[in-house]
Amino acid sequence: MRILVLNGPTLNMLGTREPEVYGTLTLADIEEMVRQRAAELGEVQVAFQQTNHEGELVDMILAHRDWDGLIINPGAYTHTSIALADAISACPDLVVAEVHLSNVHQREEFRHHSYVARVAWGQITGFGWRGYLAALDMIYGRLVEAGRA
Ligand code: DHK
Repeated sequence: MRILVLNGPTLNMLGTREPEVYGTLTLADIEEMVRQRAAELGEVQVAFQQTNHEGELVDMILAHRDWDGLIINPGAYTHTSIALADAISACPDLVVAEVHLSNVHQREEFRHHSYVARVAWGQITGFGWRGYLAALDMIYGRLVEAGRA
């Protein structure tokens, strides 16, 4: 079972970026916890990518078209990118979980809408770094259920 964890713009700054909103853990810390959880689950291969560029996010999604799962925090592109939504739609076999560290619904109005949510299986928002682990568990459970483990 292969799952890509994809993080978008400015998530490389986690740890120092508005810690009261996004928490104090770095992306490397989150990656470590996800890897540990994947090892506990067994038979789960996880890969991590981060980019600040919209087109690179599209390329990375399409390059993993034949993988099983995608955990994506598209950062600000969540609220603007039809291109990301189209890329996800082009990958019908990817089980997609959208993750946000902060609770976007408690924040500015422009963060309430997600183009990605229309095409993702589900959205996890507001649980900080725990959202990534929850997303992994959700995708894993669904893939096991579908006999794709
Ligand atoms: C991360 C961002 O960079 C913001 O642009 C989103 C999301 C929220 C988060 O909470 O992880 O609006």
